[in-house]
Amino acid sequence: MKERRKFIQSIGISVLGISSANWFKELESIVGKNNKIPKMKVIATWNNPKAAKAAWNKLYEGGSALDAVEAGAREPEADPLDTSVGLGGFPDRDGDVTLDACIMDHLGNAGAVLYLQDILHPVSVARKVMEKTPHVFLAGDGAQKFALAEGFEKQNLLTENAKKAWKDWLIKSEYKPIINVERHDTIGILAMDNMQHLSGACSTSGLAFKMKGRVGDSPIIGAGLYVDNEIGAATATGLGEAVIKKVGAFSVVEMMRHGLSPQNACKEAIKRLLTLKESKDMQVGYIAINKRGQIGAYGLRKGFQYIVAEDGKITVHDADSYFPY
Ligand code: SD4
Repeated sequence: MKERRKFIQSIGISVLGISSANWFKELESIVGKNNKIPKMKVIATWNNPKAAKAAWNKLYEGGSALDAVEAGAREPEADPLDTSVGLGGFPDRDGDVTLDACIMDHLGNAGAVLYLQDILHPVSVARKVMEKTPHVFLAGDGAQKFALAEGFEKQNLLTENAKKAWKDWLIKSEYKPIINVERHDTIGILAMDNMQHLSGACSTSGLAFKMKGRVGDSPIIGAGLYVDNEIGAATATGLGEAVIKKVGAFSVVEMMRHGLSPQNACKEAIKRLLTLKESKDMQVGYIAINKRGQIGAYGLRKGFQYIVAEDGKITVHDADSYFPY
């Protein structure tokens, strides 16, 4: 026992760089239960190594899962080349970039912003909504007003590239809000920290050239993201309307509660989409992690990728899919 105590203490100091009494007590109880050091882990939608690395680094420094998912989501939000999130995101049909994001911690607290404009980091505004207001959702002008009051600055997020894509789209103005098999970058990110706490975040500019006012699944607690620290966490990417109709992320967590592995829970939740008429040509992908750190991912069609950070290594994977095309 004494030896193990020493071992745990040395891990606390050398690997995690922190050693508070509380932290040690809680870690010891987990180690005692599982007879092994809990594994910190990050899983995120699509191939976004910068996000995975930023989240992993937070965990490695001893940060919380909440800090990790926020840091991860901030990467694509600030990347002008990412056309599905934050700066550089494709605008709606009127040429306005409108952002949706949410965040959830291990206690079940949640915050979200919907239809937020001109603010670079919607995930951080969502965290402030969670931490500083009695609300879950702030939308539109109200969300922006709150962000400005919290010290966020206004910034034009419509890049030249996104403007050009929008102008090209205007020539035909074909309104087809379909997410097909090509790559998207909406970030849904889940993390487990050194206390085995789970958190998640999701951030997007939504469907390219969407109708004015449209909000997708990504900021909707239960649809785009759900965290239950006793069971696991899940997040979604793809056609938000379909994910909302099936309360996607919550369904995945509930299926894990009833004993399914993260992989099978994602698969079953994907199968539920098949009743929808739009399932013929849309894409949806789910990722999940359970309390034991097991992960899963499944897409409706081929092409959905996810990224994992664990043991200091980052790996990208092709998810299995219901349709083989
Ligand atoms: C939405 N789920 O707004 C988002 C879009 C997405 O990769 O995931 N794109 O419907």
